[in-house]
Amino acid sequence: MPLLFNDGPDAIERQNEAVSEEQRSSEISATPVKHFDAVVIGAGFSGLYMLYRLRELGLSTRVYEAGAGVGGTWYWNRYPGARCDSPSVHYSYSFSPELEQEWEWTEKYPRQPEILRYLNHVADRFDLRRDIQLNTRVLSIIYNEASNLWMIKTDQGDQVSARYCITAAGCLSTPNTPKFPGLASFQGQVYHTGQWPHEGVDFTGKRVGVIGTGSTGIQVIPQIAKQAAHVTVFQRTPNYSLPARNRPLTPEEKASVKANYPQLRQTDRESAAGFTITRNEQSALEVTAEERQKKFEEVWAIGGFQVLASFSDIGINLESNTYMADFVRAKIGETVHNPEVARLLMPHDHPIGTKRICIDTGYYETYNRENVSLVDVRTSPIEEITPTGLRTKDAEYELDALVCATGFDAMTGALFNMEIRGKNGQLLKEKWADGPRTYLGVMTAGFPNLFIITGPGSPSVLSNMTVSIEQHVEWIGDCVQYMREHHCSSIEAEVAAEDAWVAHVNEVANFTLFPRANSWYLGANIPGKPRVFMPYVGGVGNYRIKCQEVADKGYEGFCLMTYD
Ligand code: N01
Repeated sequence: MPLLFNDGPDAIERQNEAVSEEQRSSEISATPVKHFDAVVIGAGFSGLYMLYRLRELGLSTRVYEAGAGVGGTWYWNRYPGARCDSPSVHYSYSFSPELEQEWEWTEKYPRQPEILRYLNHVADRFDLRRDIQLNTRVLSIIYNEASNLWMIKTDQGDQVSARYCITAAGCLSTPNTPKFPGLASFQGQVYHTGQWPHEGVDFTGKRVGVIGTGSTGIQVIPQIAKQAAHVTVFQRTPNYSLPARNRPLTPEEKASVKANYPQLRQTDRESAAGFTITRNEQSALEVTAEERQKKFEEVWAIGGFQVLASFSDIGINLESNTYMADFVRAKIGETVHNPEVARLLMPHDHPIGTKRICIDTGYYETYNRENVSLVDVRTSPIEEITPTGLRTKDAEYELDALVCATGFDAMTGALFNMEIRGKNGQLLKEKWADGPRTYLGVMTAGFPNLFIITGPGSPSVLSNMTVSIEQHVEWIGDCVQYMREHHCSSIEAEVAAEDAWVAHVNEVANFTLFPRANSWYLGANIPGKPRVFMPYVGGVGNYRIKCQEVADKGYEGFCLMTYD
């Protein structure tokens, strides 16, 4: 069967054409093979912008998306209360000044439907849909050394080749449902928050069990409690949660943001976390107890991530951190009327901020409702799900529905779900068996021309994702452009550069209190996953400078192959 090429006669394609038709056909089977300059996996924030950028460069691109619509995280996570806890005006694209001016965010923290509308608007406005194939899950991405092409197969029977493969598959996109004994026997409905039914769920009159009290649990529990007859929360580890203090944006605020977008975005890019937080540069130890309390009250009144910026050393000094943790525990005690329930909700096993901090609306208050009860499954573990409910070591609970807010196989889950093979047939999952290894979080040695957006080793989930996504997409786009201008057919991370980067990522993480918590940042939520701190703690601004320096030095630490 003839190969189909839809590429322009650019430098890269001249090199492609040097690969014989027979060579490629023999690699993939007798099915017609379509070739693209680039294949992108995922059509969320990352995939949509990557497509836009590659099109700007004139590359033929195909995006594969497992969902029936675009939106990624915001397509799947439709549970009641789903909301972003980064402010809307920061959690949005900055690449198009026109888009920034057109779009009206309604609230400080955007709800899931609003973000999904925004992403659909982006897909339409930039005419992206014609290169996106929905309802299609990529099964394998296999590098062919002879042709220097990636061979991609999907569950819809597509078999395509591409010079560049870019994973935009999400850091928190592989739901984790623990293997509770008896789960299949449950006669009621079971939901995972990350795969919520599109038609919604009516819990009216139902006895609902919720397992999990992470960011998702604390968002969904207050909403379900408003509807259900009774909600039983099964909590293994209490989390620190801070008040969101969400509210509609005023017309004046919207106008001011629109007038100042360029400065606002620049500050985000140069910041530590990807959005503007005013950090107090004082240590919590250099002020009096009264001054500390006053400061904590001040930031508590503002709410959101600002609370963690009350002092400069909350994330690195255990004594300062404990002051903040004590303050939040006291707030829980003041809010929750039942002292025993309040005690159970107070975290003690990790420093504040070392597990992903939660941002809530009325979470602790929800435990003052008559129809909500809390079960500590740390002291009385879940033993099994029965046909009529859930049984712990000490008691049985009758339930009509069970909601698993049990999180995700973070950062590597979506990659390992695909068969990704690089040089010498090496499986990515095997290369990363002891933990992910990347250079700058964007490439891994032995996998040429495979880019990972917001991969392990980049600020990613420790930052405002949209800022980190744009930085990666732009860096990748610039890299592809550089390769064309310099007649390069492949780029690959060097092992020495990768080793040095992994060591640096660990060193920076160990300087903080992060490794003290059993968090998903460390893979601790997935049985058997190696305990390695995955995101880069060094800060968005510093990381951007480092990436730019690498590019300015002709992609230092990468091996580039030319074909002239
Ligand atoms: O998942 P999680 P999530 N038995 O892993 C519990 C982002 N996000 O979906 O801590 C009993 O944090 C588990 O208990 P433990 C954000 O980055 C953002 O809530 O392992 N319980 C924990 O309580 C966030 O961090 C927004 O002891 C079990 C919970 O399930 C990330 O997504 C909103 C259990 C899982 O918490 C993931 O959050 C929502 C078991 N066998 C999410 N297994 C925004 O607003 C797990 N648990 C942007």
